Parts: sequence; C-alpha cells; structure tokens
Amino acid sequence: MHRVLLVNTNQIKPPVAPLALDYLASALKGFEVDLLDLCFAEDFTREIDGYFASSSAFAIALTLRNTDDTQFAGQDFFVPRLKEIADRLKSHTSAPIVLGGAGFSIMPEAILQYCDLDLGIWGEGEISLARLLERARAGEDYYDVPGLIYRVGDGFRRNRPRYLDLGAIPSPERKRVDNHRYFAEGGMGNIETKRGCPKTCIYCADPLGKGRRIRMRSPKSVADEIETLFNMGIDHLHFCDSEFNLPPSHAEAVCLEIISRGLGSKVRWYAYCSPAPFGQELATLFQRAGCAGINFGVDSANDRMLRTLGRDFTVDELERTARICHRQGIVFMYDLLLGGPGETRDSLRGTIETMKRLSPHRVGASLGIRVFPGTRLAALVRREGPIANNPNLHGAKDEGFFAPVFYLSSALGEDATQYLAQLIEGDKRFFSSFAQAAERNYNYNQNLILVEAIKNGYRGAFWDILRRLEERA
Ligand code: B12
Ligand code: SF4
Repeated sequence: MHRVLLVNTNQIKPPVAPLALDYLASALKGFEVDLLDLCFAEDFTREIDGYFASSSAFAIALTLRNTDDTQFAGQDFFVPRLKEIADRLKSHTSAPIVLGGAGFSIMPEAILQYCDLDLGIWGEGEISLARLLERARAGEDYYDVPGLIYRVGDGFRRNRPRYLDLGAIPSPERKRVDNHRYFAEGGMGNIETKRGCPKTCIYCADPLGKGRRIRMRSPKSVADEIETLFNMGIDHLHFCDSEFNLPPSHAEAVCLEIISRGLGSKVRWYAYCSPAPFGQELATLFQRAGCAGINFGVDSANDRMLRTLGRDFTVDELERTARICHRQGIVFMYDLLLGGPGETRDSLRGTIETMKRLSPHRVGASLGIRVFPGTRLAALVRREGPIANNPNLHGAKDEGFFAPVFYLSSALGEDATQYLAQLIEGDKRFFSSFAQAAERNYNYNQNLILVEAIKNGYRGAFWDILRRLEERA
C-alpha cells in the first residue's frame, strides 16, 4: 500500500494536538499513514533523519497551524522553521511535499515561495488531499484538484476550494495523533462542531480558510467523537469552532445531545463564542452540558470601534452577556483587540473602564492587530497610503503582510503600551502579552508557567489555568 507521511511542524509549548492531522488521517482511506510529530522533538533534524533511515513515503503532507504568534509584543515568526523542516525533508526524498493548514491558508503563495515548495492546499484538506494522493498514486495529473495551489512559471495558480458536507461525514477516529500525550502535556483535547463564518470582522482571517458559509456537523457525530475522546481518558476539551454559538441553534442541539448521553457531567469543555446572540437559555444549556468556561471575542467596549472593526453587536449586548454569565455562574473571559483604526486614548480608556465594571473573570488585553493579507483590514491599510510610510503599522512593512506586521493606531501616541499597562496595572483580571507577571501573560507561545502547571495536573483552557494559578497564589 502507498505510504503517506503527515508532518506536524508546530513546536509551540504547551502543545496543542494537531486536530487537522487526526481529521485528515481519517479521510485518507486506502493509504498507509505515518505521522511525524515534530512538536515534542528536541532536534527536528534528528527526527526527520531517523524517519528516513528506516522508512519512506510516496508523498509528504505538512501542516502549518500558525504562521506567527500574532502578538505585537511577541512577533515570533514560524515560517523560517517551516522552511528548515521542508529543506531537511527534501534532503532525504524527492516525493512531492504538500503544504496546508490554518496558518498556511492565510497566505499560501507567499509561504510556498519562501519555502521553495510547489504544492499546497488552502482551506480544508479532507477531500482535496485524498484526491491529490489518489491521482498521484495512479500516475495521473492532479492539477484540477479543488483548493490546490501549484507553481506555474514564476508564480502560482490557485484552484477554487470544494467544501465538505460536514453533516454527511462519519465521526473521525482520532487514532493517528498521540492524543494521550497532548492531553498530559497540553491539558485539553480538541474537537470541531462546524466550519465557516459569515461575519465580516475586518481583521479576521478565519473565513479565508474555513469559508464564509457555516457548515455544521450532526450533534450525534460530535457527541460520538466526545465519547471517543472520553474513552481515551480525555475529559477536558476545547471546541475548535471559530465561534461555538453561531448559530445558537446548533450549539443548543450539540449541548442537548451531550446532555442526553450523560456526558455533561463527565466532560468539561471550553469554547470561543460571539458575545451575541447569547441568551439565558443557551447559558443554562451550556452549563448542563459541561461548559467550564467561555472566551468571548469582544474586541472593544466602544460602539464606534465595534462598528469600525466590523462587529455586529453593541456595548449594551456585552453588558447583557456579562450579566447572564455572572448570574449563571459561568466563568468567562472577554478578549479585546485594542489599537485598531480610529482607536484613541479616550476609546481605549473607556473600554478598559467598562471591562472593569462588567468584571469578566479575565480580560485579554491585546494591543496591536496583526494585519493578514486578504482581510478588510489589509485593504483599509492599503487605502491609507504607502505601506512603508504608514505610521499605524509596526513590524515588517512588506507589501504582502507576510512577516508579522501590526496595526496600532498612531493616535494612541508613541507610548501606547505603557498607557495600556498603566490602565490595567495591579488588576489581576487583565491578561496582556507584555505582562511581566507570568500568570498575566496570555501569549501561549512557549508559555512555561502553563507547561509546568499542566505537568502538575492542571487541565482546561490556558486562560482558565492561568486564572486558577493566580487565584491559588
Ligand atoms: C481553537 C483555537 C485555539 C485554541 C486551541 C485549543 C485546542 N486544544 O485545540 C487555543 C486557544 C489554545 C489556541 C491557541 C493559539 N492559537 Co489558535 N486557533 C484556534 C482555532 C479557532 C481553531 C483551530 C483548529 O483546531 N481548527 C480545526 C482544525 C481541524 O482545522 P485546521 O487546523 O485549520 O485544519 C484543516 C485545514 O487547515 C486543512 N489542513 C490542515 N493541515 C493541513 C495539511 C495539509 C497538507 C492539507 C492538505 C490540509 C491541511 O485541513 C484541516 C481539516 O479540514 C483557529 C482558527 C480556526 N477557525 O481554525 C485559531 C488559530 C489557528 N490560532 C491562531 C493562533 C495565532 C494561536 C496562538 C499562536 C495564539 C498565541 N499567541 O497564544 C496559539 C498557539 C497554540 C499552539 N500550541 O499552537 C491563529 C493562527 C494565525 C496565523 N496566521 O498563524 C488562528 C488561525 C486564529 C486566527 N485567525 O488568528 N488556538
Ligand atoms: S472574528 Fe469571529 S465572528 Fe468575526 S469573522 Fe472571525 S470568526 Fe467570524
């Protein structure tokens, strides 16, 4: 049988299980699938050399989850490491190398060019990777495979993607990835209930890879997968939907299925949610279904900034959702994206004051917004004039927004970080990625305090582990 090698290139700690590779492995029927997981490798070159010393593969598929840490205070860029990994693989084999992944799908051509590779698939990989490999195995031309990006002369050509009918696929087996180890060292399992988002938040790259139409899995298949994970001993999960409560009817149906299987008292789960719509009934169902915490993508508590960022809720709705969570006893975080177009010291101060008043259990105060190509923010930046001279941009000011570059409104002044630091100083509810105190730094890239806590038995979403650590201290 033809052997395919899947490679996880993500080396961030604490580790997050490469859910993509478990899902792709389930879709690659009729192939022998090896997994080279470089996450735990002390020396990735040795792992690669070791694999090729005793094995070979007719095709190699690499996943790139994160292009960078997307934090203004971090600016860690992972594509150079991806190139090193690809180069090492190429030193052993001439088998085709295919790239894919959430990060890859945001700027696929630029990444292929940088890594000197010829093939990628943007968006979801289940149909396309399987089809590409089947064609390659049969010695047939594969250049019409949906979502394929391939080199033509000096440039690349991109095929339109084809989206899976998620309602029709069987529950994935979750056997390929070492989910036990990820749970032991990363503190949670993961699962998706749907893909796609129709909203138009100006900075967001999620719809680029997942599509703009929401496609939902059946609640039964989701609950089957939760049971599979639970039977492996994984009882803390993170839903990997962009927004678990969009649409609320699907979140409700998933919760009802979890409750009817008796899983609500066995499994603790976390999710990203939109602050609206979020009603009392949904909150009650969440709790009965085992919700341990919610991270709401709030961005701002200033109606003008919310409109500028393309959000479709208001500060009144943020107040309402916070009230519901408090009343219901749901642990929650409000995640802010500060410094966007039009942000001033007044709007920033007002947002922080409102957060203090609404008092979520934690507030993520992220200053500076990563500009991703293909987003409305990237188009807005171009309209602001020449990139190189744009006073709102910080980081690598290249035309394609390839290496980390951040929008930080110049109206905040030169000392924007210090200004924000003063506003949140001494308030333990606030996380930032520039915080000196480790319990308040929510950049999860090489976050050693989290690594240690998980080793000592903490489980759950990273922000909630940090919260519990601080509260225990
Ligand atoms: C949930 C989530 C989290 C959770 C994860 C919880 C958990 N236990 O899994 C938490 C909060 C921990 C988290 C942390 C971080 N995250 Co996050 N996260 C997500 C989110 C919402 C879902 C990821 C996911 O698992 N999706 C489901 C899987 C199945 O989808 P997928 O990986 O994309 O795989 C599909 C396709 O891409 C494709 N595919 C994937 N690989 C391959 C390979 C080949 C060869 C092919 C053909 C196809 C293919 O097929 C797959 C199946 O269809 C995404 C956004 C999104 N909607 O995807 C952001 C996202 C991946 N995260 C992001 C970031 C930046 C981070 C952090 C670095 C933030 C930080 N500084 O702390 C950390 C990194 C953590 C780590 N160790 O890697 C960014 C990456 C952006 C970028 N340009 O790099 C994203 C895209 C969000 C965003 N828009 O900014 N994250
Ligand atoms: S931020 Fe959330 S709601 Fe907005 S487009 Fe992205 S995934 Fe959708």
